[in-house]
Amino acid sequence: MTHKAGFVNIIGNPNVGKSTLMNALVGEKLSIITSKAQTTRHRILGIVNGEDYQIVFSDTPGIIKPAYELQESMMDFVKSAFEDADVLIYMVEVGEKELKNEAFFNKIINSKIPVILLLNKIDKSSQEEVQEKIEYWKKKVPSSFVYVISALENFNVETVFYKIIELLPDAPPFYPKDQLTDKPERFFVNETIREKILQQYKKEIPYSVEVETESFIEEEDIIKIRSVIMVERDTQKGIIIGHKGNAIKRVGTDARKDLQHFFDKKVFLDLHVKVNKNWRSNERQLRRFGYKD
Ligand code: GDP
Ligand code: K
Ligand code: MG
Repeated sequence: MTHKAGFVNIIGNPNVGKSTLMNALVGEKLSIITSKAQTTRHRILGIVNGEDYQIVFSDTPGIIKPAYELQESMMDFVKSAFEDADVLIYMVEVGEKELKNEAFFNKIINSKIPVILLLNKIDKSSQEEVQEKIEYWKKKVPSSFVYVISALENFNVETVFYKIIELLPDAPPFYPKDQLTDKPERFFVNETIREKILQQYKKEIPYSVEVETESFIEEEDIIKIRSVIMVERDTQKGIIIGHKGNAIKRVGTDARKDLQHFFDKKVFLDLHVKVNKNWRSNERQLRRFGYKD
């Protein structure tokens, strides 16, 4: 029996639904999802194993013009995802008026890597619009495969899944067949907390935050976690904590619920807030948080 395996990298502009798609393909919530751009900061692997295949998906941050060092590292993750792919998934919103990032897009389309173009969020568009868009994109990308999907409602995702398997090269598995991701448990704790912060706070606050889990102790019937929310300035610390600590309490409650679901175990979550001045522009801090080698 031949075995197929390869790297499938999902790229596209912020907020088109890349993380939602990866979670749908993997069947686990590995990537956090919010309506805000720059929710995903890292490259995250999601591995799907079958008897005769292994697909290694990677979700990436959206393509942006970097304004500070953290964002530069985020774009390095995107570039590396482009380099090692066996199959590329380029995602746009079906309702998108026209192509953004034309130069980058052309580079992808003209590479030797097979590209699957996904027009996402079909649930938001009329049939006429969808038909029109398919024509538009098929002209732009004659050699690739174009599908209209809804990552959110799981429409056509399975079709894409089987197309991917078809395109994979013959290869032995790259990871153990029971492995789901490349990230440790603490990473998912940090990300879950960050998702709640993105949902709950306005403006610049979520972008100034990094989360670090200092301890993760798994006992027989409970996981005890201690995490620190890091902000760049004192004023931000006050906002995160909120009046009588109510704001941070809500972050903790919401994150704990999700983590209990994710780990399928009772979770005790102890949250703290610290100021870490200008961490987003500090090389050493970016290395510490895994944005640089
Ligand atoms: P990313 O930035 O490309 O990773 O996008 P996300 O996966 O974080 O999704 C951004 C927003 O679009 C979230 O609010 C999602 O719920 C929403 N979204 C993703 N896929 C769909 C879809 O198929 N239909 C609709 N209506 N919304 C979607
Ligand atoms: K997003
Ligand atoms: Mg994302």
